[in-house]
Amino acid sequence: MKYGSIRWLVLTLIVASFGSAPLFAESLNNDNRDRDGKDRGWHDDRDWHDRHKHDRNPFAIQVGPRPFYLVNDMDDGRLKRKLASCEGKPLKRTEFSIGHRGAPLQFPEHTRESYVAAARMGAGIVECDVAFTKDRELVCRHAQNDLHTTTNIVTIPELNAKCNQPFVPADPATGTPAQAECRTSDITLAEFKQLRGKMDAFNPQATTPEEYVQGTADWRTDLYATETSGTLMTHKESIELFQELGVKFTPELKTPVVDMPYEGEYTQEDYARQLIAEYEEAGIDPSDVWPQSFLLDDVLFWIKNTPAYGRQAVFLDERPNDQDVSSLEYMRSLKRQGVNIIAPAIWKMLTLGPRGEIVPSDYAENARRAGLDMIAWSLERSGPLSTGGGWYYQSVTDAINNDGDMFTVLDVLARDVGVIGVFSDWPATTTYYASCMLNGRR
Ligand SMILES: [Ca+2]
Ligand SMILES: [Ca+2]
Repeated sequence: MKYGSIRWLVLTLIVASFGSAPLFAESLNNDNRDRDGKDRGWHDDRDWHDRHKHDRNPFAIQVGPRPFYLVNDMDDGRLKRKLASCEGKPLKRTEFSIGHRGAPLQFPEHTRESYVAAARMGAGIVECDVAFTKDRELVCRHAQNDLHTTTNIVTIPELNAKCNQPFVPADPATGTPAQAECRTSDITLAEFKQLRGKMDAFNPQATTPEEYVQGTADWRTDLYATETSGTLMTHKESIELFQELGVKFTPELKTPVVDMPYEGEYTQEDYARQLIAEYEEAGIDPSDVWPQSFLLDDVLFWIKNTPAYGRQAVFLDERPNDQDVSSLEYMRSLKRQGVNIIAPAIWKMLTLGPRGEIVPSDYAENARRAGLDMIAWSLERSGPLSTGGGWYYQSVTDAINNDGDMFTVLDVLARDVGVIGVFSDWPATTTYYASCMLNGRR
């Protein structure tokens, strides 16, 4: 063997032994083969996971320019000076930083590319929202019925034809908007895998399917929604990928839009159990999984039937802050039923203090006093904040007038409310804050 080839082989072996985790199918396949090219099979693959499962930093964490743009945009004060002083300090992966659907500020939600981006930005936990297909396989989608806005399904005639409501063009004469509704349960897993993820949007004025899939907000981008990107994932594939990336898991059981039991036999309980079974089958430590649902019954099902996973099940809450669902008594009743974590929308945990400053709401105080942990959703989902931040900031609108105010909100959530994690559409912002301000946090 020539010196050049030996050097190449040595370099290859060094990279294979110490290099970053394989992020792509090709490199994983190579990793699965001996030097003689023989496939080492599944249980060597498991060995790979065993060797790497405690390696929380398979590649360098990077946050890009955005956190610094936001710090620069902040109103003057101690928090701005402190955050500015952290430029150049080491960044670390933290469970405080949760990738909400991946990194959908720029990458199509719930795609491989979006999840990898979130992990690179230091998210310690990444989310797969879970829905089921016609053949009852679990896939990552934010809703059972959003394929028409999050994928290219309406542009594929044979799959569009299977939609609950295939594409209907807008009628400019009558002002009738375009229509479509495509569900994961309309198609099989094999058909689902033919789709490509795109930015969640649609054009109501569309007269063709190609026009319908447009409409992305101008502060997002279609740059990563191409014919070779937007790789859709099953729930099982997300578990495998997240292990490779060194991130933990927060699957959400999305409430079905079809009647349950589906086809008269697949119950909500079957669905909730199937989600947990996929972690059991993959040999995942339950303490690395935070299953979520907006349905308290799902959370109580996990607490009762899969207690190792129920212990850190997350009850999602988007209801108005009415007394009967925000009082101390209510929070204590959740705790008595075994709920340990509640995840309200950002605005529910905040209100304005006497000087117009952002402070914890009664809801947040009551949850904390009852001993519930809190997780917030979702940062970086509102676009520019110059006009008050919209829905996610509705309780503190008057204190929000520039993008830098996002760090003020995050600081109140982290230090005054005491949330244990924050979902973000661009985890870099949360990772940068946590690396700077929350030393010692996992
Ligand atoms: Ca979710
Ligand atoms: Ca401001």
